[in-house]
Amino acid sequence: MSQYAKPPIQPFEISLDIPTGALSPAGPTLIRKLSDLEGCFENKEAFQSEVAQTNPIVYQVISSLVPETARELPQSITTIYPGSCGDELYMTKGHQHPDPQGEIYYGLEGTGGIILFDGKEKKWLDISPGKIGYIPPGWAHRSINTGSTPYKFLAVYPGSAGHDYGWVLAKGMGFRAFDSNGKLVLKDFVI
Ligand code: M6P
Ligand code: ZN
Repeated sequence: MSQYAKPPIQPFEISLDIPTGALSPAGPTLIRKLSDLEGCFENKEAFQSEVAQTNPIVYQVISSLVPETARELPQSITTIYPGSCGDELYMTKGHQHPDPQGEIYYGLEGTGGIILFDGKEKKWLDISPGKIGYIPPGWAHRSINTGSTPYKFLAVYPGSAGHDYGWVLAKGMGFRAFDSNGKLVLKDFVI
């Protein structure tokens, strides 16, 4: 598997193939199966049963060569596959930045959204191709595929922001996103 480049990094071009989400040159690829999202879905029985049966891939993240280190600006392409577990739409694990810094997402393909939660307030941003979602410092964020095709977006974030997954497991995410006969339904997240 490719690794991040070591600073100092020279200016360079990156090619993005939107249909596959591939970057060239590319850094590491992360694949998250349903079993990697332990504690994320509300319906624990549906989760355990689907993990035991097919344990599907829920999303993948292809990173560029730019490393997650201070002063660098890493980028990644996330593809969330269409689907749901107990009617709760496929999503990323969701995280808070331990070093509170902002991030931008840019929609490339498919339809989705971002749930944002700062511990008190909650927001939903619709993302589709050509749309930019801004994640301000201090807002935990989780992406959702709301459609029937893969949802892809570009993320650009400060290299020292970090990923705190425990914050979301402890404090929740504000909303949960469900499929109801092809329609998105947001419900309050109950801890
Ligand atoms: C985006 C960025 C990445 C993140 C990825 C998956 O690409 O925000 O930093 O890792 O989404 O999200 P998560 O880390 O919550 O699984
Ligand atoms: Zn982030």
